[in-house]
Amino acid sequence: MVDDRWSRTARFRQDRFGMFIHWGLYAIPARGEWVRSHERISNEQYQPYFEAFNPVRYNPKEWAKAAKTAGQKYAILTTKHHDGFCLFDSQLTDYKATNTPAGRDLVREFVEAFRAEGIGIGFYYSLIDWHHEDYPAYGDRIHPMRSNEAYKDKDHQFERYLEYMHGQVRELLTGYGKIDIMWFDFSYDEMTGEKWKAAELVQMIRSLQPDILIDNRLGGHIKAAEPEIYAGDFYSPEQIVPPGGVVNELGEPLPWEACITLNDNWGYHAGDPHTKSARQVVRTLVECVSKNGNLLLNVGPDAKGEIPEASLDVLSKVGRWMERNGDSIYGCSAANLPKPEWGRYTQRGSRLYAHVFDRGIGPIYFAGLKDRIRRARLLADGSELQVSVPWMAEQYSDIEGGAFIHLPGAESDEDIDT
Ligand code: JFZ
Repeated sequence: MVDDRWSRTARFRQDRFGMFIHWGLYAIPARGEWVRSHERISNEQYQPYFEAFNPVRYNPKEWAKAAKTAGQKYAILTTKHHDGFCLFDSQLTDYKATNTPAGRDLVREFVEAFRAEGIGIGFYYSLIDWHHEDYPAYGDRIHPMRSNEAYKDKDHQFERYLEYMHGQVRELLTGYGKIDIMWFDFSYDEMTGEKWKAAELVQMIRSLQPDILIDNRLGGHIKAAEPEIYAGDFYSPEQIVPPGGVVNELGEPLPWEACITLNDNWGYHAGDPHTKSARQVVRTLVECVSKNGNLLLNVGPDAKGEIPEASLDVLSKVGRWMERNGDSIYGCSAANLPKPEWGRYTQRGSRLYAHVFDRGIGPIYFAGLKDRIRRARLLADGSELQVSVPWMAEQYSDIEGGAFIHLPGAESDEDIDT
């Protein structure tokens, strides 16, 4: 089982960098994708957004170009978020883009545009559904993670929701060609694992799309020595990079992907000024790879269908860095070395990449690598760098066995525009 997962994720573990896209009706109120729950908005009060949804500037070819330019190798779109609204033309509901002024299957256009750029396709699908009448949180406007009486009373109809949910997953995995990732979100309390009929669901998914990857949010114990069949192919830490990477109970590395917002929200938020810088994104990507993980970086397009300018700007700057330095990211993993004082290592085969985040004016010290460095080069321009063992090294017990590499001028990631 574990071996299956390892080989299934081979491509995923090479790609390292993906685009997460949170988009739906909530782009109109523009206060994030949880707005319905946070502000206790009823179905009726939310309905005007359905009637108004008209993303006249939706052009997923532009999105795909932005992802491609940034060096992102796969993209995951919210086909349905917790509000239950479907961007695809589901036959199982009327609550879909086709019935809004948008008037068409927005998922299909996404798939076609990203596939044309050679970018892998992932579907985010919310297990939670605030709109479906058979979902326990229906109508009471209560945050579904809080216990409440209505929840208990409605539980007996949950079977119908499961049929709906399984049916929609079948639609998504039969109607759009080969799909690379199925990203479920999310389990909580007793709403986990078999409550979703997860084993049956995963069997169906694998019979439809044998090579697909599934995240770990259906429940189960991905870190167990013998994980459930639905426990997932990769771990999905959210808004953090796990400090020591992720290993299972046997100490074996698990595939993982940190999903992180570019500002402080997933869905479009008009009042969010906190867009992170290109340098922060690059450093975070490097950190993920240095710990055997991927970075799934989120964008939240607006109600017209455009990725915010500030996000596009960061993506293109990250792309400029990736163009020159992508070799230190794609196909790379953790180096079996302690974290250096000045930054991080990534590694591919016998090639070690030194990401210098922090330096003074002197050369960079490589502890323990005196006899292992054959030559050094600057990745960005290919120029050779001088390697030297310190003079009278034996006098400094703490630098024995190490070597210095001399960098020209102020070369470091400080040259990334922010
Ligand atoms: C979920 C969603 O609620 C959110 O809107 C967004 O889509 C995000 C990517 O995923 O949020 C979660 C899910 C799980 C945890 C935290 C937030 N968790 O397990 O800590």
